[in-house]
Amino acid sequence: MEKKWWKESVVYQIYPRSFIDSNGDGIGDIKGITSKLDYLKELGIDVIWLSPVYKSPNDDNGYDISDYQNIMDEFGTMEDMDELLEEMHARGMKLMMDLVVNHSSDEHEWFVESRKSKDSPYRDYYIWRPGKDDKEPNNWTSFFSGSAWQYDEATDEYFLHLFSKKQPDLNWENPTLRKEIYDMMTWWLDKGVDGFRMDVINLISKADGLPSAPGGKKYDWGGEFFMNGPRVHEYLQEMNREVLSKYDMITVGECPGASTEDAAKYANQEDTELNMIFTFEHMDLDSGPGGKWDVKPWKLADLKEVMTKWQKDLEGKGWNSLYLNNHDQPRMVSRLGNDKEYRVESAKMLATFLHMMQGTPYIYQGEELGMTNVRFESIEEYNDIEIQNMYREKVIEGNEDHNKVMEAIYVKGRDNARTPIQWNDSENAGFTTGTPWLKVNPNYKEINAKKALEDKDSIFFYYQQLIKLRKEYDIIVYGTYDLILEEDEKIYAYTRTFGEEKLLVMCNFTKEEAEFELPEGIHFESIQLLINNYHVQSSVDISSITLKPYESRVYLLK
Ligand code: TEU
Ligand code: CA
Repeated sequence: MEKKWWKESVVYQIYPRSFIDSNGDGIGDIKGITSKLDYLKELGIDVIWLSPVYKSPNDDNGYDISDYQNIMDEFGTMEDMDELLEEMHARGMKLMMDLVVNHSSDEHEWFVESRKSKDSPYRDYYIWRPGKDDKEPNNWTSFFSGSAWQYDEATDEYFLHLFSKKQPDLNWENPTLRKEIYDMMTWWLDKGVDGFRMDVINLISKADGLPSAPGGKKYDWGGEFFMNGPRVHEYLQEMNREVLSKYDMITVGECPGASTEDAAKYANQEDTELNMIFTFEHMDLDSGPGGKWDVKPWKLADLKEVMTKWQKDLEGKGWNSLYLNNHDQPRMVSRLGNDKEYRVESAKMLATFLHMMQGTPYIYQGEELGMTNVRFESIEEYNDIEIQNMYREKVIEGNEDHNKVMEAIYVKGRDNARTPIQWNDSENAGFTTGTPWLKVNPNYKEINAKKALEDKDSIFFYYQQLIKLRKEYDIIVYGTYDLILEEDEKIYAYTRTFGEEKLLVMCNFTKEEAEFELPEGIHFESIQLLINNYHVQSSVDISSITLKPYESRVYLLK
C-alpha cells in the first residue's frame, strides 16, 4: 500500500464558535484558536479541520456562506486567519478548511442576483423550478424538516434547499458555477491552506427531472435522487484535475448515504477524486425507521458488522476516515461509552477502539477531555436550527409529546457537541469572560482541560500516547484489519496484520467484567503491551484475560 502523510496523520476538528473566545463577546474566534495551538501541539495532532469561518449570516452557524473569500466578523479578520495559518505551519501543523459548496447562503451575492430575475446571469447558479398545481415542484423534505423548496415571489418560482431555506442548493450542472468554485478553492490553496473537508459533497448532483420521493407523506425523503447522484463522480474528477491534483493536500468528503462501493470510487487509490470520505453508517445505529429522532438502543453486534464492513470493503481499494463524533453528533462517551460511572475508562476504550483501526483518525474538540452530552431544561436554550425546526414541526405543529421530543434531543441533538470547550473550572469554564452564545455544560468543574493537564492518567494524555504510537508503529497505520470473537456480546476485538507482526486489540464495551479468550490460529513468539486504560502488568498470559469494565488493551505480537 502506498504510503501517504495523510494516512499517517491525526486530524483535530475545531468548531470555532465553541472553541475559545478571545475578546469577551461570548463567541469563539480565530485569535482564540491561535492562542491554543501549543495545547494542540502537546496533544500531538498533525492537521486541524476548521469548521467554516467564512462570512455568514449564521442561520446554520457558518454552513451558510455569503462570501467564500472573507472571514465572518465575529470570528475575526483575514489577518487573523493568515496569522493562524502561519503559526500552525511554524509548528508543523496543517490546516484543512471546510468547503461548503453544495449550497451557499441566500445572502451570497450570487443568490441575491439569481433571485432577481429569470434572465439574471446568476439565475442558473441555483436550482429554480416553477410550482406544480400551486404546490412545490416535488415532495422532497429538507434535512431540517418541512419542504426542500421555497417559493420566491420576485419571479414566481421555487428554489431548492436540501438544508435550511437560507441555504439554497448550488446548481453544479452549470460549468461557470463550477469554475467559480474551483477558482475559489485555488485561491485558498495558493494562500497556503493544506486541504478541504467537503460538506455533503455527495449531494451535488441531483437526478434528472428531480422526481418525487415514493413515500406517501406530504414531504418525504428523496435521498435516492440526490445522494451519490448521476454526475457526482464526473464533477469530483473534474475538480481533482482542475484543482486538487495540483497540490499536496488532504481531502475528505462528507458523504451521507454512501455505500462502501460508492466510497471505493470517491476514495479510490488512483487518487482521481478524494483521499477519503466520512460515512454515516455507524452513526445511524441508534436510529429507528423514523430516522434520526426515532431513537433506539444501538447494538454491539451492529457496530461490529458496520465497522468491519468498512474496514474490509475498502481494504486495498480506498482509505477510511475514523470518527465517533463531530459537531453534528452527540458526544461519543455519552453515546457509546458510559458518561457516569466509567467516563474516563470508556472514553479511553473508545479512543483505542477507533485509533487502532485502519484509516485516518479524527478527534472532535473536547473529545480529548471526555466531554459529555448536555441536558438543557427548556427548548429555548437550544440554538441549533435542526433542533428548533424539528421541535416546531413535531411539538408545536404536530402535537407530539414535549417530553418525548426533549428526550430525543438529549440523546441526539447537535448542540450536545457544541457547548463551549471546558478549559478550566472558572466561570463559563474559561471559554469566555462574557456570556457564552450557548450555555456551558454544568459539569465543567469536574471535566476541563486544566484538570486534564495536571493528571498524567487523564484522557488527554491517553490520546497523546495513542498518537505517539501511531508515529512509531507502521502497523497501526498500514496493517490490515480482521475481526475476531465475532459472536462475543461484550468484547469488540480485532487484529491488525503487517508482514509478520500482529496487533491484538481488545475492548470491553460493557460495565461488567468480560472474559477474553484468544482464538486459535494466532501465533507469536513475543508479546508487548502497547497501551491500556487500566494499570495492568505488562507480561501476562494472553490466552485468557478477564477484562475490567470498559477495559481495553493493545498487544503487539511478533
Ligand atoms: O452535515 C450534513 C449532514 O448530512 C448531517 O451531518 C446533518 O446535518 C445531520 O445529520 C443532521 O442531523 C453538514 C454539516 O456537517 C452540518 O453541520 C450542516 O448543517 C449541513 O451539512 C449543511 O451544511
Ligand atoms: Ca469572540
